Amino acid sequence: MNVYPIKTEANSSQQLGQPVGVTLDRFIKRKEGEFPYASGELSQLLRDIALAAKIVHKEISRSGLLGIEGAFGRENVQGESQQKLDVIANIRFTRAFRNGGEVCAMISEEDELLIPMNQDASYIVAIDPLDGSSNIDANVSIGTIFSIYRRKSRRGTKVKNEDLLQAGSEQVAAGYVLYGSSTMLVYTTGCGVNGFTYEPSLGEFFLSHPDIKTPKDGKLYSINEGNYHQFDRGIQEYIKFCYRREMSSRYIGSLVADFHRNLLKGGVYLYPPTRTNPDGKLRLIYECNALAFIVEQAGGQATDGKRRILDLQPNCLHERTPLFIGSELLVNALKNCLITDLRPTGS
Ligand code: P6P
Repeated sequence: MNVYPIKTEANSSQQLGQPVGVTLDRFIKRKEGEFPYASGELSQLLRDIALAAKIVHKEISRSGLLGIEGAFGRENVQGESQQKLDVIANIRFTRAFRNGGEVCAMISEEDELLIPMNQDASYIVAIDPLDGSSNIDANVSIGTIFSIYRRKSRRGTKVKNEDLLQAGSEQVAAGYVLYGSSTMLVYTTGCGVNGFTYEPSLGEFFLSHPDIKTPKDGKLYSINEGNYHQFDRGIQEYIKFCYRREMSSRYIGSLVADFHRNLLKGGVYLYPPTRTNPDGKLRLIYECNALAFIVEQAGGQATDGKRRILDLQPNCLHERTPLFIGSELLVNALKNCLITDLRPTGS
């Protein structure tokens, strides 16, 4: 038996908190064997995303000093006023994918049409370069959301609809970057969810949240209650259910921030159909599918109220869908409210 306790890495790290995790680069390399197509192309694409995220981080964190806040003066395909940082982030990710060479086509919230890239490449990327950007001027957390699909058509040929309009269940990877009190990259390749925190002084993302699992239940619900009178009765009943459970309303109008908080703490995010957005406001291909993949990998659920988000077959690039996403028991309770609402009165 040691007379003197020996200082080990374990006890020193316990004293100093978490040891510095592996870098994203090393993690990707280690996990490469888990990819069904471990040819290094998907690894390189993930690195390209991380590179663009580092650049966007730098510009967002100084946006007030660079005069790049506020509106760009143009509307995007959604009819929403583009912010300057929307345009800048779109340029950064577009350049990263074009220069990286792993993407045959890019679908972006900021571009009505498809952006063709390297015809010999295997991957399609669908991206919301900067979601929640109307919050930038108020210094509220915002995010990038991305989905990665493998093309169905033969490499070297023009990209086809079958490559672009794939159900979310076909994703090979998905994730988001949260530009918040710290910048985090959270992603999955179908083998669990891992979170990386950016250390600007080193220019590296470090593993900080390994194997994220979302609580089965939770006390948080996120919905714009200002639209209460536009909601179907089932949604109104669900909100009353949240009141009865004395849940806490947490909604900051930035999907990635609301989603990430609920993922870690347990909760549910709802964007139901409204008069303004009868099909829901959020976009299926480059917002909902990515978060649905992540939440399911973390043990949660994502539905449009009737169907699993990942089963939805898109019919166009900018298709919208209602989104109800989060802890398993909270989403189940919502589905029960919606089923009750759909039953003919008097049943
Ligand atoms: P509303 C931001 O515009 C966004 O797409 C999501 O990030 C956010 O959750 C939602 O819309 C907010 O929409 O209608 O409540 O302002």
